[in-house]
Amino acid sequence: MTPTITAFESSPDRGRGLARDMRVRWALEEVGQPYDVRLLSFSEMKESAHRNLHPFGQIPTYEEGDLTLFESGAIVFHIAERHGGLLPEDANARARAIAWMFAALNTVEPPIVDRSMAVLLEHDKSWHKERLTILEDRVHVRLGELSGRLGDADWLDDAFSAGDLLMVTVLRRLNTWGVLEKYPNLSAYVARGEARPAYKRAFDAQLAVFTGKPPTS
Ligand code: GTB
Repeated sequence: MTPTITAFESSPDRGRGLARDMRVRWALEEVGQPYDVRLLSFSEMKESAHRNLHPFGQIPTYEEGDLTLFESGAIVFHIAERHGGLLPEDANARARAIAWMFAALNTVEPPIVDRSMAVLLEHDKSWHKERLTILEDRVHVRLGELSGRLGDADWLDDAFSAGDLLMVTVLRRLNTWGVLEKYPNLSAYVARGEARPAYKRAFDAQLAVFTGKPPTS
């Protein structure tokens, strides 16, 4: 059965692949699962038809037969569990890959989102500069730790996994800040993720929504 996901009809990122449907598209492309996309306006996201699928009125959602899911991490995990290629077969390696999925969403993404929100929503506050310094320091702490752990490895735990997929999408949110350049191994790690054919297909598909032109690949 072909799953259907939801995405922004008009993404505020202007097709840069920063919204969270990107990670779901990428996971589906990695495992070779075709999918349909239902595009939603901001007002449609808040209507009861969509809230029945997503309690917080957000994207992405995932529908497959009688299963409906929300939360991008849960969706990627479901895809990784149902198909080969995103989680290792070995039980311990699988558990570690899942730990990296949680680390991406629970430990690395929150300070990055806090900093983005401050830039977007608090720039006119008298205390903005001081708060931004605090938030940026927190991001640097996490990036330093992650960079130290990754070292010169290609991926976080041996082979590419759903943990890497989520971590790369989380780190990409830093692109507009330019801070990743200070962590060459993390920049290279993100570039490695972006070079994967499945990533490119997913990126082109979400970009096509913004440009109105079909994907080139
Ligand atoms: N924890 C949830 C998940 O992982 O699925 C969070 C889902 C979420 O935040 N969805 C956002 C949304 O629906 C879109 S991705 N927002 C509308 C709302 O809450 O009303 C977040 C996002 C949006 C835009 C950019 N951007 O423009 O760069 C980046 C990320």
